Formats: sequence, structure tokens, C-alpha cells
Amino acid sequence: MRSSESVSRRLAHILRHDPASAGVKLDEAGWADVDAVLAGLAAEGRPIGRAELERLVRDNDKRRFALDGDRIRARQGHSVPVDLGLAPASPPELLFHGTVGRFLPSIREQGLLPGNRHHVHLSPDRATARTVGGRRGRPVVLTVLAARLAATGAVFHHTDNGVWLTAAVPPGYLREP
Ligand code: HQG
Repeated sequence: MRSSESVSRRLAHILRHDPASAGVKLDEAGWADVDAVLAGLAAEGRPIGRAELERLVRDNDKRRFALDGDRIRARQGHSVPVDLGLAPASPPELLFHGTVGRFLPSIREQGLLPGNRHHVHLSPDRATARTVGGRRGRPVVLTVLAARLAATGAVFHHTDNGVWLTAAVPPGYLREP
């Protein structure tokens, strides 16, 4: 793994799951002070400067981070309680979820649940979902009847890097390949 990739992963972990591990505090909307983050990374032997942080944010393959002046946050994926302030959005008719075969029995029974995260993450197209599922093994892409689920009152959000979020997807709104 390239070292910038390892810093990027560590940064995602700090900003989504464990700010205290780097001596960082998040505000209610998930923003951390850039200087505190840089100091935290330096203290654990990952000294990077502001310019390198900016490059890492800009080059991140999934645009995971938002940098706004002196503050930085993860765009989604948190397990710590934050309110990202995302407006509700109407989803397209279909969305997709990439997973692996070993989770299917439980998904058939319970639907998609958010696990540690705040939301279930859904992809706008099959190819993206395949990549997400592929992190865990041979990917299985489920189709989510998103518009139909939204019509029941389920709230969806669309992050500015293209991920769709919702609280849960009951089994009746899932189709297997
Ligand atoms: C599965 C990455 C059993 C679900 C990706 C998934 C994404 C169930 C796993 C983002 C289940 C949760 C999120 C149920 C769901 N029973 N298993 N009832 N319901 N699952 O990592 O969607 O690189 O929390 O299928 O690209 O894999 O971090 O969610 O396999 O966008 O930026 O439980 O994380 O982005 O795993 O990935 P995760 P995910 P980043």
C-alpha cells in the first residue's frame, strides 16, 4: 500500500469512527479542526503538511473527505454520532447494493441493516455496487426498489460524492440477481 493510501485510510478511520484516537474532536456536523488532525497524524509518525492533506483530499478515489478552510470531515460512513445535515432526496426507481453470498441468508430475513454505520449505503449503478461487494469476496449485487420504498415514507439522502443513504431496506424491496 502506498503511504498516502495508508494516511488516507487512517484519516477516514479518525473522522468516521474514532477521533479520540488521534486527539481530535468532531463537532455535531462531523467537522474536525485541520491543525488538530495534522497534529494527531504527526504524533503517530505520519507527519504531513497542509499541502499534502489538500492533495490527499483532492486525489481520494471516492472523494471521501470535504475540506472547508480550517476544517475537514468525512462525507459519509460514520459510526460516531454526527448529523451531516444532508437534505432528503428522491431516489431513482432502482438503486443497487453490493454484498457477498455469505450475508444473503440473513439479508433475506432481515433486509439490509446499517450495521455499525448510520445508514445502509446504496450505489447508483451495478458497477459501483460490484466494487463495494468485491471488498469482501465475490460480489453479489442486489437491486433495491428505491422509489417504491421511498413512497412508503422511507427517507433517502444523496451525498455529494454519489452515495445513496437510507436507514434500512426491508426484504420486500430487494431483488436478487
Ligand atoms: C451487509 C465503503 C447480514 C452488507 C463502500 C455489507 C461503501 C448484512 C455489510 C461503504 C445485512 C456492512 C459502505 C444483514 C447488510 N445481514 N449482513 N441483515 N445487511 N449486510 O462496510 O455497504 O471505502 O458497513 O451487505 O465503498 O459494504 O469506506 O457497508 O456487506 O460505499 O468510503 O453488511 O463503505 O466506502 O458493511 O459499504 P459496511 P458496505 P469507503
